[in-house]
Amino acid sequence: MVNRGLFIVLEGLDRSGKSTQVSRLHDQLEQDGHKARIQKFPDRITAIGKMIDSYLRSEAELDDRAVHLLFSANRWECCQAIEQSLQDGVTVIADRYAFSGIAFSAAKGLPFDFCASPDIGLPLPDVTLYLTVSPAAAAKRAAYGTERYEQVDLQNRVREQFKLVADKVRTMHGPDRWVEVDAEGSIDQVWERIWSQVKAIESKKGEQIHRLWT
Ligand code: NYM
Ligand code: MG
Repeated sequence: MVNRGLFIVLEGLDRSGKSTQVSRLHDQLEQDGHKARIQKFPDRITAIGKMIDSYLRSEAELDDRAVHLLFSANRWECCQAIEQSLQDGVTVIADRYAFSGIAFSAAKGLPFDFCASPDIGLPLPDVTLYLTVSPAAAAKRAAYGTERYEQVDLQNRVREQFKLVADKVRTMHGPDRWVEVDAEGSIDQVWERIWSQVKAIESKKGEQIHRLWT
């Protein structure tokens, strides 16, 4: 029997360097002879993903709760493929997941528990690496783009909500499921921190996949 793949999530604010590190992790795993694939959330390719994409680019207006549920539905429509990959021994690296779902929608003012509930039962990541940047360091990075949510005041509220998300993960699933990674410094420095965390969870390949928020 092949060992299952690992389910690794990278989370963080916009401009925290997630996508750069996600592709680096993917390349390193493949170079080491592991099978790996990237799953980006939102997955803008699906029919639901296209609705989310036009909302984020302000081409469509949607009720806050409705778009929250679309983000969640977008995860549910990908969840069978994720589980299949894991069973096939493929490590899945997700660029955002349900935690962004809560943090961004709660930052807009939706109740925290409402935000968490539609994702109950999704596959639980083996680890979530939360990339932290101070507000001052974030301000020095490349300017935000033109997408919805890419504004300093909202990002500060998102950061506060991520703290509550971290508490919920640690309380419900154990402290080792949510790891903060200092994302300040060079790409290489951040990468070394990420890689050491990934090497630390190798043993999880023998464990069964748990369910989020259960
Ligand atoms: N976002 C992402 C949400 O509001 N809810 C979610 O469930 C997810 C997965 O989408 N600003 C937000 C966070 C981002 C935006 O993501 C697009 P990205 O990684 O910048 O393409
Ligand atoms: Mg973004």
